[in-house]
Amino acid sequence: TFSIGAFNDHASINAYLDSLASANPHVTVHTMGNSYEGRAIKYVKISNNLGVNKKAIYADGGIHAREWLAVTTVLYFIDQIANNPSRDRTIDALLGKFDFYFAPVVNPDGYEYSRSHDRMWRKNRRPVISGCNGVDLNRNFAYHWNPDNGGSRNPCEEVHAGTHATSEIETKHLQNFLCSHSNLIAYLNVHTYGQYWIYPWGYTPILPTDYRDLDHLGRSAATAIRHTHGRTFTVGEDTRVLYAAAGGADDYAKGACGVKYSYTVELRDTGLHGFVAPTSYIIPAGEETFAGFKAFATELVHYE
Ligand code: 0X9
Ligand code: ZN
Repeated sequence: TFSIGAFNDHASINAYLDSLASANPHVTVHTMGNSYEGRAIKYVKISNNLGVNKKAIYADGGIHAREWLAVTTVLYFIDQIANNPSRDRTIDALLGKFDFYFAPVVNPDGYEYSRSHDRMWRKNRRPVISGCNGVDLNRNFAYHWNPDNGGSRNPCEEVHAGTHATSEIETKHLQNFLCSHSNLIAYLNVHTYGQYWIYPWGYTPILPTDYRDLDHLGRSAATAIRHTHGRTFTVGEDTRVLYAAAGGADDYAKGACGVKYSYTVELRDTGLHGFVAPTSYIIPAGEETFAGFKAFATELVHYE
């Protein structure tokens, strides 16, 4: 029942990743670990030589439950790179330079809950106190974690940062993944919405020392996106173009794991549909974001 042009359930997505790996010698499927409710958080590695580790690019989606377009967009990347349906030579060239890792749903319990019970659910689903479930995983990472900086200590709120850094099993798995793959040089933490391609830090307006490199590659992506379906993506530092929020995955990847090119990508739109993207967005959002991704990765060859 899986379709690249639909919002699929988590079980179908995992089955799709498995079927891709069995059909394609360049794809392997792995599990970061299980979510609180026991769902496997799977990722694929796509490489044209699984025997040697190249520099690698990783993207994930679905850290926020309701951001379904982030999930479909990461799946679109997987399909394009693994199957290359349009025989795009740029993809062949990139596979000669990089390994790719993709995890379409890093918060599967929240994702399923937003499909079945509450379309606007954001957090994971662990019962924190009686009557209030869930921690905002993108406030829970262990780099300058601070619930009073864009998060909340209140478990009933949507941006609850947890009682301490890495209180959540899903955060733990993602942190382990990010820091244990030493070949990672780029990370895209894909979200909706707002049309931003932004970089650390989320915890402070002080720019990273290498922000010019991050800004330059972000602009390459935004230009390619604009040339696809005309949408404008804003490039800049998290707190300056969006808002301050500590404990994010982007900050952790760069600050704790040394993944230089770490970004938060906020997909279309700018508020018309917001978090509730229509099905008609799935393919065009995949196309424009993948155009940005290819431009980014092509530039990255010269910048790493
Ligand atoms: O607030 C967030 O977690 C992200 N926006 S969203 O609307 N998708 O929830 C932005 C995160 C930016 N990165 C950091 N603040 N570290
Ligand atoms: Zn989000």
